[in-house]
Amino acid sequence: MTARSTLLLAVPVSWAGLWTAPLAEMAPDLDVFVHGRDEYDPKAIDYALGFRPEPGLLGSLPNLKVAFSLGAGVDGFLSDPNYPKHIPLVRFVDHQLSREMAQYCVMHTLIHHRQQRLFDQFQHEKKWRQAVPPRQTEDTRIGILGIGEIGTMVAERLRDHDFRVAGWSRARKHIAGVESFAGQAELEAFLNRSDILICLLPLTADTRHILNMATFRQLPKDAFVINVARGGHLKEDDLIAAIDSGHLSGATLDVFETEPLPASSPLWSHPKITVTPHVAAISDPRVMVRNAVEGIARHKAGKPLENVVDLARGY
Ligand code: NDP
Ligand code: OXD
Repeated sequence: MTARSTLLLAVPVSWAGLWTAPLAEMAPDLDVFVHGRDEYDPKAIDYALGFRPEPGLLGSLPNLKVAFSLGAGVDGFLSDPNYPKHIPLVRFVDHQLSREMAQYCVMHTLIHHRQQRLFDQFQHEKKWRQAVPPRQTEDTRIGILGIGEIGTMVAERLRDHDFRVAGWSRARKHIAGVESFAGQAELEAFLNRSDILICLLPLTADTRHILNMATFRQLPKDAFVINVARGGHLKEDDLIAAIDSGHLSGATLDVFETEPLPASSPLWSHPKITVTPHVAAISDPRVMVRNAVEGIARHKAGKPLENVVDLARGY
């Protein structure tokens, strides 16, 4: 029989059932408490599972052994100045998540490339208009900022649609048919050749506000921006100014500095900006729970954990 252990679930209380039900099914030897809903003894908590735990929460659990993120991005943990740095943080890495992200990026790339918004407008105006300047796929250069778990799949899928794809990362990558740019020294050359720029970086001190006016000026005229990483990567006012000046042709945004995006945000109604409510990938809670339950089993068996975040790098 396995020894019982205790898990604290740090998610909005109204959503907790999405995870408590599969936890009860997959880990009957785990006592689960929902932060904000249940009374619990902080000293009794062995493991934590959450997305954006409230600052100070994890540091208040003296016997915490491992924290598991429900997301691939862990900025919601590491922005806590009191995150207990001796506790390993395991992030969510999953094929299905990468596939959903790739679908979203391919879809919005194609909507832009095939000028679908223009045809939507023609339909609205009941206009039969075929004469729009054609865009050649082989001539369209896509640049992906961040070529990690998700960026790699996005690059491969877009390459398979015959686009000219490049990625930017810290270390050089070797992906068939995808050009690699590495490090700050190669960022400008990467931006200069990116007609569609897709951001898939983790949010860290180094990448915050990387999508700013200086970056946009280094993109070719009429470039298009897709941000699916974090709102903190983008200076929203700079994006609007770069579009309104005619330098950028538009943008698709899934993530925002403030979420939910306030009704007063000009992004909602900008004619050249598509807004989606942080839904580029919606993971199955059962898969997220299985991931954490497997991690807990590895930890209890004394095996090395997988997908542990490098706390010094921030991702
Ligand atoms: P990974 O950690 O696997 O990849 C991160 C990539 O960014 C790596 O290629 C890394 O380079 C690169 N990178 C990090 N810092 C720098 C830097 N300073 N300069 C250059 N390159 C850098 O992350 P994932 O692919 O799993 O996820 C990426 C992000 O996507 C998440 O952090 C999250 O914010 C976002 N996301 C958004 C979702 C949504 O629904 N909108 C869903 C899931 C994720 P190197 O390889 O050299 O280390
Ligand atoms: C994630 C997200 O980081 O959904 O996984 O944003």
